[in-house]
Amino acid sequence: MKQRWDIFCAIVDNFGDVGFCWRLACVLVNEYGLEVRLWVDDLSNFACIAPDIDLDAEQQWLQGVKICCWRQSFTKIKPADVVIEAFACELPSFYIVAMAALPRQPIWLNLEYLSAENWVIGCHLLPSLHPRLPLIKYFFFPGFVPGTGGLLLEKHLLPARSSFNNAAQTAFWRLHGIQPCRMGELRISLFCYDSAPVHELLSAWVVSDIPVYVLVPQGSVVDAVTVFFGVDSPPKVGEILQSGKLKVCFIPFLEQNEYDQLLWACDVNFVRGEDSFVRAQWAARPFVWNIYPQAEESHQIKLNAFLNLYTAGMSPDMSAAVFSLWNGLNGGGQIMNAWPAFAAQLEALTQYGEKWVRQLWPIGDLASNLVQFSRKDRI
Ligand code: TRH
Repeated sequence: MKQRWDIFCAIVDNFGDVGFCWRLACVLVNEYGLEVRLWVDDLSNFACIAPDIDLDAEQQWLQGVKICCWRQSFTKIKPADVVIEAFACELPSFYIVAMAALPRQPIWLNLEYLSAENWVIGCHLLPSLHPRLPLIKYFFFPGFVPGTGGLLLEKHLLPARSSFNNAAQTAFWRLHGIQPCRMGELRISLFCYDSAPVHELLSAWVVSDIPVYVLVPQGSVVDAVTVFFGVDSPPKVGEILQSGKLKVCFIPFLEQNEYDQLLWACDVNFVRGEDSFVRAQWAARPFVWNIYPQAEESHQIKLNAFLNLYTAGMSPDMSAAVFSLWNGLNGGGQIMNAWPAFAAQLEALTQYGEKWVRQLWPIGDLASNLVQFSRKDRI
């Protein structure tokens, strides 16, 4: 019989929580033949990344995953063999009691947020005993180094990226009504938070040495770009605004696999949050991370932890350029000076991207690490 998994996802905001859980559910079904139910508390948000979602259905099947609407009044169901609460969301109390009542208690995992901080290795897979019930919850930490749970990586992703050649790129641009790349032009995808210093970034590109063609998906910084160009109403999809060396093209919010292709097709990717940040690393193109802003600037610690790890194998010039632009994008410095220094390192950064993928790869991907853990004897 197939092992059954339940993944619970409470959407805090935006698309990252559900974006990650959806990918994970698909990998578990497609690559491990598992039976997966994905519980999501906000289908409308989910529908942005998976447009085939039926917003009115309590339960529905999509790509082999059973998607269940997670309502406040949680109905009685039999818990699965492996239960994942994503990003410390709280399981329904009925469900926890039902897990304890089973003759064999499920493997219960709290799948945590991604961080490059050192303490993660010490906490990965730590057990926590339930105060009253005969249940153990394990903390599973994604990460970038051995001793962590790794990163989500579908088996087909890197081969698909390798075969995404010039002809495939051209077809991709055509499909989305986007002008193919011109010789000597720099193509950039821009997916950032509204708090990012978009004005400074665009100003730096207006006076760039080479033409810069920026693609802005809906749901990103459309308002800030509109203000920059001083146009009255937010531009429609397909519209292009231009100033100096800069052209900005507004594109739709793409389906997840098409977003991957966008990352592969661009020369530089500005990404944010957690999931697009990881996808940009697999894309192996120079990228800049707009970290999810947290209270009391605690995200700065996370940002620096990743920067230290990511730049460790870089030359001093390359590392300085990355630190300076990444800090600038996250509110800690001047973009105007940081951009030209970063642009000067693009070739080296493109090569480094492949090296970085080779460094991440041996850690094992997150889904296989999860599956292995679910099959192991535990305390
Ligand atoms: O959308 P995000 O900001 O999401 C999250 C959430 O805010 C979450 O609460 C927070 O904890 C986390 O950030 C750190 O950024 P993220 O994580 O990159 O998720 C975006 C998802 O949307 C990702 O799965 C890629 C996908 N996407 C598309 O499918 N098409 C697109 O066109 C774009 C721009 C993104």
